Amino acid sequence: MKKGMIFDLDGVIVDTAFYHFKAWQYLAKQIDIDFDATFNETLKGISRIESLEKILHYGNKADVFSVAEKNALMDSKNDYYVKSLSKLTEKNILPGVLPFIKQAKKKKIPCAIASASKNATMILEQLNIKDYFNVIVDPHSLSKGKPDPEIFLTAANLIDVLPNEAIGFEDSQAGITALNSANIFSVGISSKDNLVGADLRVDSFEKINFEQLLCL
Ligand code: B16
Ligand code: MG
Repeated sequence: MKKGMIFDLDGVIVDTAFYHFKAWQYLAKQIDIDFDATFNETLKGISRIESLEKILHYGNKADVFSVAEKNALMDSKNDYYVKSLSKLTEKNILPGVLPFIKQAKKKKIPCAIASASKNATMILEQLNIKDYFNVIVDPHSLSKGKPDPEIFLTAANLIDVLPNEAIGFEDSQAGITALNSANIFSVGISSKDNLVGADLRVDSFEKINFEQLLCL
């Protein structure tokens, strides 16, 4: 019987993956790099700096910018991203998520957020759902990002469950790999057949039977 739940944020709870994509595209255009949705898949779940490095590498500009210039590029992307979040409302919570986390709260199943995003707390507050989560792992406190299992092991520890007693929800390949390395049951949320190694894949929380999932 599973005893705890660990959620990624962007692309799992809320439809912000699209806003990240638009913000990175806006930034990349300023430095004459163009990329599409397929390349964007490789940015999901990884940190801001790793995303920038990947984009620069993709555009053959890996050695062009100084540390200070890279920081300015990341600030510019984040400003654009945060501005786009002002349009975010409860309507952007992905289908089935709200009833699902309400059930967890009712059944006293502890829930954690394990997001690479430094904007996670602000987003959860804006969506009025922060109180459903017992813990929000601070990405500043971690030494490695997804696909390293550190963030998920930290989350399991903070909600006081063993990894094999937890269920993790992810929309990114990096996140599924991290969950599997942590020995946490991995649920891939995706409408495409693209999350290699997910223990279960569904296109939305609407398709998950809460009671059955706890017994898997
Ligand atoms: P920020 P998740 C991740 O969130 C996003 O998937 C990824 O695209 C983003 O680069 C990362 O957060 C950092 O976000 O720039 O807001 O700190 O999917 O782990 O919830
Ligand atoms: Mg995600």
